[in-house]
Amino acid sequence: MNDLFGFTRTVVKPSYALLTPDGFVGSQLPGWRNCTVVVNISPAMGAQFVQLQITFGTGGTGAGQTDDTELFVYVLEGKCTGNIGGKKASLVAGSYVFLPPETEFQFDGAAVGTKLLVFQKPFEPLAGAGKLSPIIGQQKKIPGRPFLGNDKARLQVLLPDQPEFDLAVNIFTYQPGATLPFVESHIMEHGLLMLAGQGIYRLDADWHPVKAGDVIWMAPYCPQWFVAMGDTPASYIYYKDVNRAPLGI
Ligand code: UGY
Ligand code: MN
Repeated sequence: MNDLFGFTRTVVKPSYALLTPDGFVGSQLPGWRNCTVVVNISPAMGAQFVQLQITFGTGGTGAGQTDDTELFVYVLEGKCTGNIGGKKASLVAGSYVFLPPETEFQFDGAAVGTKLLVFQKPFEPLAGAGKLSPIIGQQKKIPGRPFLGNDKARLQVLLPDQPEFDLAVNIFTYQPGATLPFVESHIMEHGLLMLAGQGIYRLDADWHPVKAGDVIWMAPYCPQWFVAMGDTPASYIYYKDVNRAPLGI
């Protein structure tokens, strides 16, 4: 809730959206029992992927099948058990799982309030490549490497950087004052959740103060830049489509 009636930092435009938690509206989705789902980003706003936040209530469970999509699930808070294509995993804050197409899944045993961040994308197979396998990982085991030589802006790459993957999910951590080195404008789309700290995000020709909890969608070619501000590091997790030629060559 905002203190000031009729005010929000949320903006939704054709080339980007900034969505702040005061405007989030929960819904129920099939397969997710006793869970509240906020659909932050979806094709309804022009995106080509989906970004969800799912909060488990008492006895909450999630079960389904990825079909021809792929899912990336990151535990924001709490703990639960994941059953991913027959593999069991204990998941805690910072754990993540990648579910390739045609994978059955179940999340249960969740502490009340456990919160998942989910990215879902239609999978674009690579000709000649084998089937992708599920991945279970931990953010703390992934090294944070300096981004383009800047050790004050570090990037953790959570999925293998290999051509058979058509998505990337990374975590960027900036020391106060560190920036993206230039205003990027690229064909890849982003879905982003601020995990900690605050800063200023340039989106298209606008500059927005942002902080932990905010969600951002950036359409292809949306000019983008970030500077971390304040006394503590800022970090965000983000999705990106990668490794596929627009017209297939
Ligand atoms: O991977 C990226 O495109 C990243 N540098 N973009 C961003 O943080 N807005
Ligand atoms: Mn980018």
